[in-house]
Amino acid sequence: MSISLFLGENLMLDRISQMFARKDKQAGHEEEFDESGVIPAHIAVIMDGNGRWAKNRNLPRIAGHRAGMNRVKEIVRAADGIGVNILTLYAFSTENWKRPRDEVDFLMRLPQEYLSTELEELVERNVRLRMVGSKQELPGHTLEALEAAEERTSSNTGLQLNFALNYGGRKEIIQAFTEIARLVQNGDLCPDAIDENVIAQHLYTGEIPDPDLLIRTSGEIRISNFMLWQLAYTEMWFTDILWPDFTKEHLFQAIADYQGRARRYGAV
Ligand code: V07
Repeated sequence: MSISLFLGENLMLDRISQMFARKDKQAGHEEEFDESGVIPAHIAVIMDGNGRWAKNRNLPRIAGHRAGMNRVKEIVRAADGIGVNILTLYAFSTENWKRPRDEVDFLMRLPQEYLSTELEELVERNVRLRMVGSKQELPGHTLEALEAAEERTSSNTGLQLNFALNYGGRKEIIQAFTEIARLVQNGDLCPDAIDENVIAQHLYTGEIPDPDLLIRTSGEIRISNFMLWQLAYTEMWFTDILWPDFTKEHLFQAIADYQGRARRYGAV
């Protein structure tokens, strides 16, 4: 009862903020995306800059990660509110294990922390949550929370929310090679039958369509081993904004720019 009341308020706030966004556009305050135009069906985000955000404030790095997690909540609501089909968020790379032990331990508790406050709302919103990445090295407590959330939302048909966790693009490709080689060795697959589809199906992303738009925050202009195969045709949007400062207005700006590019291609 109180949960659905709370959700109702959030959904209402989404609608109200969209009304204001439209007002701003009419008043010419900011560029807004076209709600009747193409919304990128799959948006992927490299959420970079949490450490730098904390450093700028003389705070410990973990404070940046927590602020970053709160932004995840806002961006998930905003993406759902405007009808994005798939949102993939890069939360932890295979390289991130090299960070100090305390920081890694803190990061590995964030999924539980997030789910403890958000899972009910995700269920109410009909969101399907999935993890992409290697489950093998994850601590048991993290994996349990993730799998419970995957299971709980597995039949939901709304926004597909993917968290890339312990994800590395080359590791993903190696793992796909190994699986495919084993199929060939066992006589279950003919080498000539290996095409884009076969390879895509053996990646962590399986049947999930490729991203239409990649957003990377914090000023780095590279892919850093994220979705190497899947980003082949993806539009990229880079910003100097640090992830804990990234608001839904920045998301809308990225979508507006994406729509501008789509219109220009359409013109030629
Ligand atoms: C993490 C916060 C966002 C900025 C980037 C790094 C830190 C949300 C999650 C999460 C993951 C799985 C899930 C629910 C939430 C998360 C990690 C780090 C490891 F099912 N944010 N966030 N996981 N950061």
